[in-house]
Amino acid sequence: MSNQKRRQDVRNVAIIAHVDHGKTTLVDALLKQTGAYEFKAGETAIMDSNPLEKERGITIFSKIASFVYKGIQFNIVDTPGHADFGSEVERILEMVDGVLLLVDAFEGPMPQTKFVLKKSLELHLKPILVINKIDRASSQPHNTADASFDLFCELNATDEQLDFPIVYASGKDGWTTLDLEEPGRDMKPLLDTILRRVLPPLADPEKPFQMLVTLLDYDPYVGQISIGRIFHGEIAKGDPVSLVKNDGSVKTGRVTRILKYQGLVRVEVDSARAGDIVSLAGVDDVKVGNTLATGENPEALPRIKIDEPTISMVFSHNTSPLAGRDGGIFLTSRHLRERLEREALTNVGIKVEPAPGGEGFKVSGRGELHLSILIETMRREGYEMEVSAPRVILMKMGEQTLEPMEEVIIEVDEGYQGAVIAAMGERKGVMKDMNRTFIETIRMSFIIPTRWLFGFRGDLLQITRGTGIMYQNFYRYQKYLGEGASRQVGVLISKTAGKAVAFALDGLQDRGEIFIRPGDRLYEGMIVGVNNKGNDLVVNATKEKQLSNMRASGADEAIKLIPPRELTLEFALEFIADDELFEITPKHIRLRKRYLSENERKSRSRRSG
Ligand SMILES: Nc1nc2c(ncn2[C@@H]2O[C@H](COP(=O)(O)OP(=O)(O)OP(=O)(O)O)[C@@H](O)[C@H]2O)c(=O)[nH]1
Ligand SMILES: [Mg+2]
Repeated sequence: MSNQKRRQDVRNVAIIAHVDHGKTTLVDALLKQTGAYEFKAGETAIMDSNPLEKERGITIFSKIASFVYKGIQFNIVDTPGHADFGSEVERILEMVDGVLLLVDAFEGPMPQTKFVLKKSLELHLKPILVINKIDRASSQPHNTADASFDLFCELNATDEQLDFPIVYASGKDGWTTLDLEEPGRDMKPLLDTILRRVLPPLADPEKPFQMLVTLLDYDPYVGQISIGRIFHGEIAKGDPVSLVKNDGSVKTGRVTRILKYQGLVRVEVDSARAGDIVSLAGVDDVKVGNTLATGENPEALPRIKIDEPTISMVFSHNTSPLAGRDGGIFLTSRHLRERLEREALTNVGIKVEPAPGGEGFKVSGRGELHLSILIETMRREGYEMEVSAPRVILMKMGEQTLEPMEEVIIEVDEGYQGAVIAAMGERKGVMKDMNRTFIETIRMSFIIPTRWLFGFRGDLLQITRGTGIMYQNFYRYQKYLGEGASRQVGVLISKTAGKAVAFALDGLQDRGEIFIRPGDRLYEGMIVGVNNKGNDLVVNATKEKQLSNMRASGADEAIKLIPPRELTLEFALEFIADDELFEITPKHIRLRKRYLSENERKSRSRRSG
């Protein structure tokens, strides 16, 4: 490293952790105390700016903010903790020189802690351990520190990496301390630790400009925006630049705009140089992992890995008899295609292809959450569509078929483990280990085919009376284990179009859970509820009571209906079978049979069976 130059005025750091361990809240504290952002009263998780992030209280997209401390610019990347976005976190790590590994002092290290730590160690980063939420009365900072140390060892950290500093924090209350005996006052102990531990970026101004594209953005006025870290050289507005694609081909363009982060906003600058994290406009057709470079022989930086999708669903335009009645604006197949193609430009893990043998598009992604966020986003933009049940993406290796496997961690209160182990066994889950956590819960891990895990979350909640928690993470592809589980229950299918009637629902609710309310519009082939008996049943949910007897007329008001299940996207995805679809409009989610008429369903099943 002797003749390589480092610039001292910048630090690039990512915050990584398991979901909910407090990354975004910690960024709030940093932005507040360095004055980079002025918080309004009650404003929290300021980086979770997307409406879906706000609603769900989780980070979905990595985001960059910057602040100045002791005259040094800190670029800080907040990353999502959910496993579906793990491969994005992995790419982010290429952009930074240091990481803050947050661990919740109440929960201890969790599956995603291990995943992100493993990736950091592989990239030779030297993490800073931040034991967070120590304001909580029952937090266990010492146990958490020990368990984290064990995790570093298990992941073969080098001696240098094992020598990590520990900062104790309450991101929520905005203080950190290096010593548990000493009360923390502010974020300075953490900031000073970053300055000590995280190397300033390498910046050799003699080399030609090279930037690795790590994130993409799109702006209708300037086109594609490439976000990444400049590894070498300098760039100025108006400079010619080459895009080096993964196949080695080169396309040229000109930089029309350079933006740097300042607090939460991006501001235009005239030039930028090695060590900066910037957004560049002016070159289109960019993919994540491409290099932007200048000079006679523009060269690609080492390629970054992009994980292949593991599950897919078919999105088609809404063909239900109620299509277009809920205020949807984009209803056609062409609308869908354009929107999906645009998504694939920025959303790295998403792949869009025409669906085999039919209408619609096969959309592939890294997990159910990854795809459901896309569906929900499109719905809010005014798209209507129908979506098929998720399927795993199989791979061929020679003669052998491989399928994706998942590592699942399930944590339950003592007493439920037997039922969980039995349920996982039925689904071909193999237990890897089981232990008692320091908060006296039982934590088990299993390897299980992704296919068999669809729908399990609901079962787990039932088994554990709503208390069990589960985390899953793609494990690897391995030998296909034969046909998957099919749903245990059947469905109640509407025989006719019309409005649902309380009297009819009263007659149906003994059969299983109902999905609709009196007054809801129905169509033939729509699924109105569950039939616990296991077979599908065509029913009439629009049938009125015969009012032959005057005295019975008051009885309708006495009908006591069990409140129906509110259909959510998550439930729909997990519930529907292969011959079913769900329809999603700006206002409703409806489940339906793929073939709406009973005759067609019968003749199709005869032909295929
Ligand atoms: N008691 C306590 N709660 C905290 C602290 N930091 C965060 N929380 C709470 O923990 C929850 C999750 O916080 P976030 O900052 O959104 O966590 P995150 O790691 O960004 O979550 P993802 O981005 O979804 O992975 C919120 O309810 C916070 O209020 C802390 O220091 N103390
Ligand atoms: Mg977050």
